[in-house]
Amino acid sequence: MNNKHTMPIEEGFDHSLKLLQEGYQFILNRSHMFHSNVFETKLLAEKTICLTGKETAKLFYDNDKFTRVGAAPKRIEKTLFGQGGVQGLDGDAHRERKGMFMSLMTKESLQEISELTEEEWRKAITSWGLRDDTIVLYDESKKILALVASKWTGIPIGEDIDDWSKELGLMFETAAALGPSHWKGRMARSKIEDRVEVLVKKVRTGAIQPEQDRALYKFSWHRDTNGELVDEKIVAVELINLLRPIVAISVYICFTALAIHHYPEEVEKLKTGDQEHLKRFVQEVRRYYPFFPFTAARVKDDFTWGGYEFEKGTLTLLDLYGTNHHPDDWENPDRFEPDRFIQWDKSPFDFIPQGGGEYDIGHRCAGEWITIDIMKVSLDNLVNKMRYELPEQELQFSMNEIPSLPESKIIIRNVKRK
Ligand code: HEM
Ligand code: MYR
Repeated sequence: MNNKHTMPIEEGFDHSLKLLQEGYQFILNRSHMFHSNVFETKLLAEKTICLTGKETAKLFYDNDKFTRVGAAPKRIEKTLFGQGGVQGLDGDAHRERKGMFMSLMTKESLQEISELTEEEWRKAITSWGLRDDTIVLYDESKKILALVASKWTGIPIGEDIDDWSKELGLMFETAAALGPSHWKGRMARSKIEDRVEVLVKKVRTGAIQPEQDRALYKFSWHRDTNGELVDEKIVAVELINLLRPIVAISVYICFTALAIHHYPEEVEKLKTGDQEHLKRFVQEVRRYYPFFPFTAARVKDDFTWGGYEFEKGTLTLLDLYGTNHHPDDWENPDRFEPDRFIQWDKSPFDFIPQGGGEYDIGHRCAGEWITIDIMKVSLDNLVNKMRYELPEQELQFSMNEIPSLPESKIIIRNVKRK
C-alpha cells in the first residue's frame, strides 16, 4: 500500500515578489488556498516547503529531521545574525553554545534587567517631561534599551548612545530590505562587530576588566567542548546576539503603546499593576502583532510525514506569525484578547513569536524571558507611571514591511510623571 501524497505545490518559477507583497500573510494565505498546513513554493528560484500551525511546528523542531546549517540566507547573516553564531549550529556544538546564552538567564539576572529597565524608563520620563517638542517613542525606546543592554552585558557604549542604538537597530530593520537600506544594515554590522571584537581582545589582554558575571567577561572567557577559547570574531557575533535583540524590543514597545491606545477596556485591568494582568497583555501583544515572520531550516535527511515526502536539503520555513494566528489553534485569532492567556495550556508549539520547542536543545529564542520582563516593565511605565498625549498621526502598520511598525513610530507629547 502506498500512503504517500503529493504535497500541494504553488506552480511557477519564483514567488519571491508575492512574498514581498503579502509579507506576514504569505504562508497563511496559501495554507487557506490549498487547505493544507504544508505546501511547496519557489522563493529566490529555490524549492521551499512552508509549514504553519501547531502540528507542523512540532515537526519543524524535531532535531532529527531538520538542520540549521546553511539555512539562513546570506543577506540575513550579513545583517541580522552574523556569521558563525548560535543560529547556524546543530547538535553538540549548538547545545554547548546555547548553554553559554542560557547560563545568563538566571532569576537574579532577569530581576536585574527588569530593574535596569525601570531605572532607564524613570530617567527617560523625567527628561521627556522637560521637553516641549514631540517625542518619537520608537527612537527613544531604542536608546533606553541600548543603555539597558550595555549595563546588563557589561559592554561599555559611553557617550555614543545615539550611534549604538541606530546601528543595532539597522541590523534588524534592514535584514529583509532591498537595495541601499539593506547595505546600511550590512555596514552597521561590520562597524559594530569591529568595535565589539576590540573589546573582547581588551578583555583577553586584561586592558579592561568587566565584572565576572557580565556577558562580556563570560563570553570572552568561554571555552568550547574542546576546551578552546571561542574565536574573537564569533564572541563579538554572540555578544551582538544579546545587544541587537534587546534593542529590537523597541518594536514591541511601539505595538504595546498602540494596543494601549486601541484597547482602553483592557488597559483598565492594568491599573492595579497586577503582574498577571501585565503578563497577559504582553503575551497578547507578542501573539497579535507581526514581528519575526518565519524561521528557516533545511531537511536533514529524506523522510515522509503525513504522507508527504521531505527531500534532504530542502529549504523549509516555519510560519511564526501565521501559527500565532492559526484558526485551528486560536479562537478569534484576529481579536486582541489578553484574557485568552488565562486558559492557554502553555504548549511550546502554538504561541511562537520567538520560535517554539525547547530552549536548550532547540533554537527557541534565548531571550524570550528577558523580552517578556522588559515588556512588562515598559507596559507598566506607559500605563501607570506617565501621562502623555498621542497627537494625530499615522498609526496604521503594514503587513508586508518586515519588520512592521506603526507608521508614525508612535509620536507622543506633553509627557508628565504620574
Ligand atoms: C532566536 C525572535 C528577543 C536572543 C530567536 C528566534 C526568533 C527570535 C524567532 C529564532 C527561533 C528559531 O529559529 O527557531 C525574537 C524576538 C525578540 C527577541 C521577536 C524581541 C525583540 C531576544 C532577546 C535576546 C534574544 C532579548 C537576548 C537577550 C536570541 C538568540 C537566539 C534567538 C541568542 C538564537 C537561539 C538559537 O539559535 O538557539 N529569537 N527574539 N532574542 N534569540 Fe530572540
Ligand atoms: C533579533 O534581533 O534577533 C530579534 C528581532 C528581529 C526581527 C527581524 C525581522 C526580519 C527577519 C527576517 C526573517 C528571515 C528568517 C530566515
